[in-house]
Amino acid sequence: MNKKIVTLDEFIIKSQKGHDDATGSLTRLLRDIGIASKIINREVNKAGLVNILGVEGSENTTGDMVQKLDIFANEKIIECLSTSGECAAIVSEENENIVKLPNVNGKKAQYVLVMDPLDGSSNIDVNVSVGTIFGIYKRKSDASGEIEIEDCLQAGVDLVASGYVLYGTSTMLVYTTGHGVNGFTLDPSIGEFCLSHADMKIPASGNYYSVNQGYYLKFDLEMRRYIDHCSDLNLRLRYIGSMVSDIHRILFQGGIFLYPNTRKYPHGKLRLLYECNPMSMIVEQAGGKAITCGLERILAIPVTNIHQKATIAIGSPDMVDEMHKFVERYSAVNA
Ligand code: AHM
Ligand code: MG
Repeated sequence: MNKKIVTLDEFIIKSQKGHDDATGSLTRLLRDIGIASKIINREVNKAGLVNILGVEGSENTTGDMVQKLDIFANEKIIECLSTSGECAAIVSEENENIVKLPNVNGKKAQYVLVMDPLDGSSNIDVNVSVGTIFGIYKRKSDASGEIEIEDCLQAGVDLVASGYVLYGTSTMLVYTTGHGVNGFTLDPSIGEFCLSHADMKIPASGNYYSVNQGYYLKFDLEMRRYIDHCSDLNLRLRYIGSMVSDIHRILFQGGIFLYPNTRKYPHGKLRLLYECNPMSMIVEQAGGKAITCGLERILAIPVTNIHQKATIAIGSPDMVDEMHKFVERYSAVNA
């Protein structure tokens, strides 16, 4: 007998019943993100065609301006979230400043979305997987007033929901509202994200480590010693250059992803608010850990700038603990 299909919409609505303060706003916001993801997926899947038909900034055969895919993704998510009126503002990797959304029918928007619309941009033109990362905060300021910067500068522990979409061999949406992690796979034949991985849990340890080995000589001593240790254990190095893809693998098979500081990126390359925090909430909800290379818990770091960067070590709890011990041992040595 065929297993009953549970679509993302059904799951979100059913889960809402578990939230006594649920007014349906978060439900509508999550559904808007699901819609935007399907539209982005359609464009990502024909990106190669777009490049054949015209390069970014040129006019294509229908006279439309060809857009870079991350700009397209950014605009599409902003457009989709502007319709329901549930989101007051968006912080995006693609926008220097906070994007304030128009008021819809006098509705008092309760939420702020932080996002990287298309992460792994170096992979876009070479048909290697990319992803969308998003996090949702509840406004701190009065919903009838203007959005304030404090609404956007909230630590990861205050996230109401986080998720990512992976545009890979199949398109998956993985999200959490703080009550476990669930994965949905897009079924193109019905245009629905369907529950495929319920209550995801990260293995305590794994055989993979993920770091840009090209920067090895630029890492601090303690990170080089830990990476040497991973190599001594014959762990397999897998680095796709897309944080979503690299961490997705680790969520399923166990392992650790590292983006340490280098001379080029003294505070790390990845952005705290809309890359590290949402991915850390998901991994922690799945039983994993996420710390900086300075050993602070990612989700506890105060956010003082919307594009603030952080170093990160994220993945299986036993492996993050072991990396923690290496950093303590070797940074003491070179202190
Ligand atoms: P992006 O948001 O501009 O794509 O940059 C973030 C990406 C991450 O997805 C990935 O983990 C990292 O940059 C790869 O950086 P590098 O090429 O320095 O290893
Ligand atoms: Mg990014």
